[in-house]
Formats: sequence, structure tokens, C-alpha cells
Amino acid sequence: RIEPICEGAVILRGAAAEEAPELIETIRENFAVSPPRQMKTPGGHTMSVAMSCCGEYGWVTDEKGYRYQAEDPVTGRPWPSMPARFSKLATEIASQAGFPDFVPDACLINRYEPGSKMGLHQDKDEVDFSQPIVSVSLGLPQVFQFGGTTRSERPVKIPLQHGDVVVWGGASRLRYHGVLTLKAGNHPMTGACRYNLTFRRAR
Ligand code: MD3
Ligand code: FE
Repeated sequence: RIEPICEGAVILRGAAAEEAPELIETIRENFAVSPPRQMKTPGGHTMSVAMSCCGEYGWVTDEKGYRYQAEDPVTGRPWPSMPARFSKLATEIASQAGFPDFVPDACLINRYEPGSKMGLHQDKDEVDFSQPIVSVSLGLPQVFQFGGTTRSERPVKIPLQHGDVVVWGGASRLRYHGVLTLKAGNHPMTGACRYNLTFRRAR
């Protein structure tokens, strides 16, 4: 059930598969309030992934930089609150992976369409790196790339499938990672796309 990927990271294959229909419905409700948007990096590039958020804080990027903030810059309103089924799933799975006190205050919701990718990066806009990140993959499969703590270290490729949940903590927390270009396909629950939820403790 729980397979180690490397020090600090474990994968629970299919752990969210049973709950997936409700999770996907909840993502669509979130998108109706805070729509998915392709944000700009400080370097002026438009990201190919469309993002929204829920929870006390959401992650944003614009010409001024990367940060967590309580307001959605598109709506000018707070992000939708984190649904109980989201926080419950993240806390339960983190606990199974050895992080018993994980209470997320932010959830990024990524939507990949064919051609979308995310280049190698580190997640370091959070304040406490002893807190893990929990990721949930839904819909089309996508190849995840997992590198080292320096950009030069050659990444390994791990296919992430519908329902897979990964807990990234400890020594894996600051490793470079990304996803390769999403291939066209059709998933019975998400159609032509993949959703990824990442649960974080931002503050
Ligand atoms: C390893 N998302 O939102 S999820 C991101 O598939 C992000 O949408 C990818 O990277 C996606 O920042 C990958 C897996 C993941 C998420 C966060 C990590 C792996 C991680 C943080 C540290 C180490
Ligand atoms: Fe990331």
C-alpha cells in the first residue's frame, strides 16, 4: 500500500481513487468561484498550467514574484474555504505517512490540458519546511520528474496515475520536481485533462 520513493517521500497508489468523483465535483465548484487561470512568472512567461486555490492562503505569481496570499487576485475576494473532504484526506494520508500533525492552510489546484507542463522547480514559498506537502493526482496520467536538491542532479521519472497520493516530507521536501508535457487522452472522469491537488502549510 505505502511505497517509499526516496527518503521522506511515500506514494499511496490509488489512495484517492474511491473518493475521486467527489473530489472532482468539488474542484469544479471551486473553479466556479475562483476560476483556473494561467499566471505570469516574474520573468514574464505565462504558465501552461491553469491554477486555482482554496484554503486560508493561495499561491500566486505575477511580475512582482511568487507568494501566498489570502485574496484571489482575479476576484478580489478570499479564496474559497478548504472543503472538509479535502483537509480530511490530506491530514489522514499525511498521518499514514508519518506526519501526524499536518493541517493544511492552502491547497493549489492545478489543471493540465494537453501540452501543459511544469518545469523543474523547488517549493520554497512556505515558512516551515518540516511540514510535508501532500499531492493528489486525478484524471489523465502524467510523468512526474523528481530531481535532487540542486538543479543539475538528473531527475528520475515516475508516472502519476488517477487516484495516486504522494506525501513529500523530510529530506524530499526541497528537491527539484516538475511534470512532463501532458499527452492528449480522454479520462472518464476528467475528459482531456489532469488535476493535481497539492496541500500545504503556507504559514
Ligand atoms: C516534491 N505540482 O504545484 S505534484 C506544484 O503535478 C507541483 O501539479 C506538480 O509541483 C503537479 O508545486 C507535482 C508533486 C509534488 C508537489 C510538491 C512537491 C512533488 C513535490 C514539493 C516538494 C517535493
Ligand atoms: Fe511544486
